[in-house]
Amino acid sequence: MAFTLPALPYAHEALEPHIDTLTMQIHHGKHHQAYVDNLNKAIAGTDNENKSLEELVKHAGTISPAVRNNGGGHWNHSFFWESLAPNAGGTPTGELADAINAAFGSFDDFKTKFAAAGTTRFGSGWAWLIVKDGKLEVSSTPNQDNPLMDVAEVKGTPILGVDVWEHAYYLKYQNKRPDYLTAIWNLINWSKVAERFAAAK
Ligand code: MN3
Repeated sequence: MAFTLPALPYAHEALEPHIDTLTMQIHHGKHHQAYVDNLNKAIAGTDNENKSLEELVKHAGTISPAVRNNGGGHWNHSFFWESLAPNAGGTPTGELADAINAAFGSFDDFKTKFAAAGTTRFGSGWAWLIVKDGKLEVSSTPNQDNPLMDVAEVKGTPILGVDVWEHAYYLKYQNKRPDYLTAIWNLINWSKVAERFAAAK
């Protein structure tokens, strides 16, 4: 069964001024669509055609680079759109807040560590907050890899992911990736992240 582009859970302009409308239109409508289309092309007529996206991603080390890159791209972007929301941001609460404080010292220390993971990822990739052995960790992956993949340096269950490819921010922030990573805190959908945390821990 062919994969399809999920609808954005909000309007393209809903994340202004932190992420601009044109970036969202191109990022979702062109980049994410291309991952979906190229994934479908890469699995057509193969055994992978009947596997779930999660199944493909977990076996990234033994599938073709086209399936790994485009399957990862499809999974990561679907996860990213849901990680953001208009009028979001603020601070996490409840058990998630407790777990962040336990793992990183404070919410501010977590933000510093997460921003560093995104800023120091050379080239293109992702910054992640994951659950690993019941605890929270920050990690990053290159290209369209993610922490669910057997090839990931740090494996775990992602509960938050931020795209640090230039296509995610260049129109508004140009070379200033740190400014994009500062603005993104205004958009994090902490209730979604808390829901994922509850399911993963
Ligand atoms: Mn992207």
